[in-house]
Amino acid sequence: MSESLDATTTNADATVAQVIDTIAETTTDVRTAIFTERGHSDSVNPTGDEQLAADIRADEIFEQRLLAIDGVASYASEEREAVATSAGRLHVAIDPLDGSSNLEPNSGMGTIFGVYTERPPTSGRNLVMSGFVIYGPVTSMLVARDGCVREYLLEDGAKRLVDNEVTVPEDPTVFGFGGGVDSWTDDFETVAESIRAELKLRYGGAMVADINQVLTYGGVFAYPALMSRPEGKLRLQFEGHPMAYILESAGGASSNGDGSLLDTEPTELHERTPLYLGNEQLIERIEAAVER
Ligand code: P6P
Repeated sequence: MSESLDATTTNADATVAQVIDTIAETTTDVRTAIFTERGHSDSVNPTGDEQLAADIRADEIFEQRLLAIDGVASYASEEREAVATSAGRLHVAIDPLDGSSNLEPNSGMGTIFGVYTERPPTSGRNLVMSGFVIYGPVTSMLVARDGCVREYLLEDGAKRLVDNEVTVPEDPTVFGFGGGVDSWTDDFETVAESIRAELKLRYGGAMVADINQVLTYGGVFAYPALMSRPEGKLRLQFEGHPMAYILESAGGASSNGDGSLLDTEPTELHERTPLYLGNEQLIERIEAAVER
């Protein structure tokens, strides 16, 4: 490898490591925001979700901390229209507080993040790292990098490695399907019914927690194309790509109904997508059943 290319790779690795550590350290401030910023703001995000004060605070903190990293060139967020830029080479896309509607019932929520080599909107194939944090009974963090998924427990922002190779269990146990039976297409309803008869329901309204169930017990999470909304609900750049990168790195599969979510390139930053994630054999069954 040439000297300059070697230096570029080393710099990129250092930047990715800094992004991971910065997000881990920032989780203590996000937990504080969850505890103190519990009100409703009078604004909505670019995809029309009502923003809680905690959504806005988490977004502000992450932007400030991540753009301060030398190698980070831009910050894109589910909570804001425009991409914030800086000097650097790598691009961060983040859902600062996924599942914030769970704040009121005190259920799980999290942060989803991805680092891309190109400025979003961009293909999932330009991801070099992705991960998520769960603000649950404990704060945990999963990171996918170089084909491996690692799990950490976070205490006062410090990471403690608890699993050096997270893989989706071969025998599926759980399923979680969003969207509501009334608005499912007939094709999805048929395959959903067959899977429901085999597995246990685990659906909590925040995909970070539901995906972690799939990574822990094996199974499938889906937010399908709906009759009322053929493009689905979840955001490709901020939820689909990073979660697909994690599942595929853990030996699972992802799909938008046609093929891997990582092969899709959004034309709009806040584009939505149907989303299916989990054990390969279940994703294949769903793909065979739903027409695109
Ligand atoms: P619904 C949270 O708002 C989110 O983006 C995902 O984390 C979650 O899986 C989904 O939406 C929940 O949607 O329609 O069940 O409230």
